[in-house]
Amino acid sequence: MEHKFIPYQQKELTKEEQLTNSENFYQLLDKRRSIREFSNQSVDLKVIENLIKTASTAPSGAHKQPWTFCVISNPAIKKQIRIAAEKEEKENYDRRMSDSWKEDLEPFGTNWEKPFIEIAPYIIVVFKKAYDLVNGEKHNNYYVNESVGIATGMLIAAIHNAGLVTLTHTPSPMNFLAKILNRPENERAYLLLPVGYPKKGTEVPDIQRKKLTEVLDYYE
Ligand code: IYR
Repeated sequence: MEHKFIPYQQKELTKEEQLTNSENFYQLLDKRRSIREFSNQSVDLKVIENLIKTASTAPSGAHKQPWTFCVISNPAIKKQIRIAAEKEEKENYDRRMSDSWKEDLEPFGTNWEKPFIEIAPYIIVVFKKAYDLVNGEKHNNYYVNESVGIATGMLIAAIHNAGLVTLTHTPSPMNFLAKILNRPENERAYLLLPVGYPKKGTEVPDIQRKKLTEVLDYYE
């Protein structure tokens, strides 16, 4: 079998452009914060589609692109998801999470209540495809968690770049999402992200990012 290759084209930047672009992109993403209180202000669906197109440019194992992004704006479905998520989260906070875990979460003021699921104009539920189903036949996917994690990271960056906010919400266990959204048997819920605008006057925890020296080791 012959495999076709085409020339790779990317504009080469000057050293100065490289420095300013990398600095500007860092400054942009450094402003991103996880937001837990949303406004119900609407967002153009075209923007959401652009965000998902961006996420779907992510590299993936053997280019299998093992993801589906479910975009939910239907109030009845959002309500169903909120009720199911809160049921699991109540159990987590009341019984399943260790004391040290809850202590670690204290600075963020989280609890089992997830009103943002109904308030935000869009909920994106990211599904990973454990395998592909082609005419009922199972086909392998590779490095599914890595691939979907990278795509989700790019989605989060794209959301911020569009002037919107999100939260990486991890209801657990989250098999209820595949049921409510009627997903095929090869898909597993990966992450839930409300997308929209922050509630006016919302506050974020006063926390710092690790310094470069704490996250970088040189080998020269
Ligand atoms: N999934 C729960 C708990 C939670 C866990 C971590 I790790 C966080 O950084 C935040 C919350 C919830 O979403 O509330």
